[in-house]
Amino acid sequence: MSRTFISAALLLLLSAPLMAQSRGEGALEKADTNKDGSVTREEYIAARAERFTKLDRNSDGVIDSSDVPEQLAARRQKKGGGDFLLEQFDTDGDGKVTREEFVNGPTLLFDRADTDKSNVLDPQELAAAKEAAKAARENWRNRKTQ
Ligand SMILES: [Ca+2]
Ligand SMILES: [Ca+2]
Ligand SMILES: [Ca+2]
Repeated sequence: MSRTFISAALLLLLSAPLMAQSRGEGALEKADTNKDGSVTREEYIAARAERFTKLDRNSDGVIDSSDVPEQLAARRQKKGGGDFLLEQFDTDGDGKVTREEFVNGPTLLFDRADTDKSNVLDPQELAAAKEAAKAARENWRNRKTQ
């Protein structure tokens, strides 16, 4: 294995969680169910429960490898990226994420976006989170082409 290959693989590995996070930023805005332009922690957690239902593709009440489309799993493996979902939410480490683990899991996105720690993302904070996600995506793209 060449040195260049190893560092490229390492870069992909490091950027995988970032990618997952930037995809998640859109979820912040979607969580604004009463459309008042702000997202409360309650709205965010409620949106999560809905997301769980979508992620649990075979509806057996847990998210595990059988819910990940084969194509995506293969692509992830090729990139050497870990499973972001399991890393964040599988608190008992059994390789499955239950609804409870998912809904009560760490709210990294929300916490990072809530810069004044008011438990509400106001329009400014949402805009800032969007900007940060855009910058992260561009960063990732630039790294890829280097
Ligand atoms: Ca499932
Ligand atoms: Ca678990
Ligand atoms: Ca806030």
